[in-house]
Amino acid sequence: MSSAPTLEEITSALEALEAEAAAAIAEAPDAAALEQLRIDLLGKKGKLSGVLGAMGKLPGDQRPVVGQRANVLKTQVQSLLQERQSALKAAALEARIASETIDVTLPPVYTPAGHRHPLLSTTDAIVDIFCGLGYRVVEGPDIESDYYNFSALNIPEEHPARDMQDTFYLPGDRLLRTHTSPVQIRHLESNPPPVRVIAPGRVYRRDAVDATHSPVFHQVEVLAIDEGLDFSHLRGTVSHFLKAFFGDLPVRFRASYFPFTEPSAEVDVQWRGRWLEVMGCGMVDPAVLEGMGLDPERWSGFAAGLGVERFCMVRHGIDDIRRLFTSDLRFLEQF
Ligand code: 2NL
Repeated sequence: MSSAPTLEEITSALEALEAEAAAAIAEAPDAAALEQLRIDLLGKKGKLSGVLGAMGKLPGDQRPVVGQRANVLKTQVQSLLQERQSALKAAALEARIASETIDVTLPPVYTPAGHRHPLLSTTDAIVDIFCGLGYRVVEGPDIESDYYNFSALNIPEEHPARDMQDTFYLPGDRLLRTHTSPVQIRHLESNPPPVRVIAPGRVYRRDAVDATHSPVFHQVEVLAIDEGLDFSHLRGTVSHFLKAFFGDLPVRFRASYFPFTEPSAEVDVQWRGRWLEVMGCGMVDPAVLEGMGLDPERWSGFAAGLGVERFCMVRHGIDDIRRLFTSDLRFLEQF
């Protein structure tokens, strides 16, 4: 049986424990390891308790010496644990800051500012001129009925424009509008004359794609209905518009035919020595007015329609309509 430990033995055990604890704490990799160390060193079944177990066998006057020494050790170990925990926390924060660093002095990733498509800016330029004459912009659905797209415009059942070849028909009595006239018809239903409206928008026709045709294109139509309007108002309005858009070019009106106007005319401008057909127009056919419940003896009106692509191509010298629809930035960035 071994004899009870002496004061010197317990004291040196405490010293050894303190050195061992300091080394282990300094090595602890994280908070969980520190907590485990705290339990192993200072816990009820920990190493300090083990050493102090022997204290009971010391003479009474030596016990307070060991007790004091043990308290010093306990305080020392607790503050080492605390320091190590703070150091680990600080290191974790440092690492996180280092990994999440944003260098605000780096040059930004270049995002080029976009700009409007030339078809939209052309539409705007056209609309602006008519707004200056007191016209209001009206819009309507791309999907239309046979009535608004054809019948209300005096386009007869057998008219070739209604052919499957010319119109995209949808299930039911639905179709993709072939012009923006139905927008104006809808406007007339709820707005009594006098009326001055401009209807810009996308329209659809079953055309094969080539340098001058696209199955989706853009139109602007204008409509004025009032008392006493005649062909001179039409001519004056269209001439003013063309001058504002193209500059002071020669303009000519040629007799033509549309089911919805009578008389009707095509309008040409002389551009770089050649006559270019740019729009169609006419006095609103009395049958269209009557269909709207308007008395043709009292009301008269004129209308005109144009293709935005044509205006855009002439204005910018573009040779192929497909350039406007293929989204090639090398082309579009020129405008
Ligand atoms: C063209 C010709 C035109 C109209 C459109 C119209 C609208 C109503 C009543 C009467 Cl509500 N007419 N629109 C009139 C004449 C010509 O467009 O060449 N467009 C591209």
